[in-house]
Amino acid sequence: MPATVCHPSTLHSLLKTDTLMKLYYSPGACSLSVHITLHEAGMSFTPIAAPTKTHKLPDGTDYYSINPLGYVPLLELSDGTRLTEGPAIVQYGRRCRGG
Ligand SMILES: N[C@@H](CCC(=O)N[C@@H](CS)C(=O)NCC(=O)O)C(=O)O
Repeated sequence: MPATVCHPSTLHSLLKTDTLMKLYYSPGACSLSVHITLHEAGMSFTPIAAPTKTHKLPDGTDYYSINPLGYVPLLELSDGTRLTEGPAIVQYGRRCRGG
């Protein structure tokens, strides 16, 4: 299997300084496993609450404008790439960790 490229940063800078990466999550939802995995991988990201009941972000943004399906989790990389499937995000975190 080809190695995962932790685009766009080098592995080191991604793990330590990619605070532009955003994790959209909802408390008590299945985004929790992703949240834990990214923390365990030592990845730096900004968590943004996207409650599944309201689909409104803290700044009032309609979450459907971020993810038309309205689902969490969603991981946005610093280059704007959006990963929208929990298992894919978990795998991304593990690969970036080297696991
Ligand atoms: N295929 C997605 C599904 C994620 C999903 O079902 N998320 C639920 C919470 S556990 C959700 O965001 N529901 C909000 C809604 O249905 O509007 C994945 O596996 O990550």
